[in-house]
Amino acid sequence: MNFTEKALTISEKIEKSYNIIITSHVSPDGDAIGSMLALHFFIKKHFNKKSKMFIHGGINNNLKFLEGCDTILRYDDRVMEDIIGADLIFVLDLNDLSRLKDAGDAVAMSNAYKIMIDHHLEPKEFADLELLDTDATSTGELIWVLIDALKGKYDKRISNALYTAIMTDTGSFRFDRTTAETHYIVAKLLENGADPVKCYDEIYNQKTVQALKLLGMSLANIDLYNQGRISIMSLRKSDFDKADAIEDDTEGFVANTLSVKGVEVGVLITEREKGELRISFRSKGKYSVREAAAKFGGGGHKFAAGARTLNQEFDDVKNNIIYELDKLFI
Ligand SMILES: [Mn+2]
Repeated sequence: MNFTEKALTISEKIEKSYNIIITSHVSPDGDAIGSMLALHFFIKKHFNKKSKMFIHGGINNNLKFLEGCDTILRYDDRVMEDIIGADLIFVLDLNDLSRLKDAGDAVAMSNAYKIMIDHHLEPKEFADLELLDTDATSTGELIWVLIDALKGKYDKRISNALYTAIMTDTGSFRFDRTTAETHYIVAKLLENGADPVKCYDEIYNQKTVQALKLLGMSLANIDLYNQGRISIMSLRKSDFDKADAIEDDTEGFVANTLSVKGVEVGVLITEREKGELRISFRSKGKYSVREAAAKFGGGGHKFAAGARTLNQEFDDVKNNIIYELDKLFI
């Protein structure tokens, strides 16, 4: 099936379904929430049908300005029954049911027709229909292409939701998969009511002073290796304590590792608790960091990947990271 055929199949499935569910991954980001809301409103506007949106856990405060956010439900026992009894389930911005936590089993068990719309690498097979494009900047971009293929209309709600999805997943249109097509889509969203000033302000100008203090410490803790081609930013538990900051405050920090002149790959190592580390890898686009992340039990994209480690010393992990990344330059 080509993209248009898939879009038509999706349209037919929506027409025929009465219990439609839209869900996305744990710790939902702007792409997850924006894509869910846009699809939800599209189904309402274009098909005059209701859909229920579910996620595991809370929604970041900076996404709550998006219209409809307050109608997204959390997983609970009642929701599990809804999932099992659904006839159509959309799974957005993920390609592995484990990203749904407990609800993944319910989705797997459900007899519903399952549609996965996503842009991550290495999908697991669970969906009846996959709308995948690993070259897409975001799931939001794919939702736009779907709506466009079905000749759907945009309103302000859908446009703001998709603008937010694409802006956040492209780091405000800076990341490597940003193309002319991305900007074309964004132009269409602006024509149809997206408010870029508001979206940016609501998402990014919401920092706490604790987060800014932590940012200061993270910048002070950048070290360069391999003749300046690798930069590593470290945040220890003691830094968090000193700034009175939390893990969420590190959002976006890792991008600074690549802003050093001459750096090709950047890493942020975050110590959440003693021996419990989170590692974020980034690449400017010449070298893949996915393999290095995999060495630490993680994964992700070629130029943005991550891992978590348990019961390992900070310095040991840091040295191992340098050892793995050095191999890129041999
Ligand atoms: Mn995404």
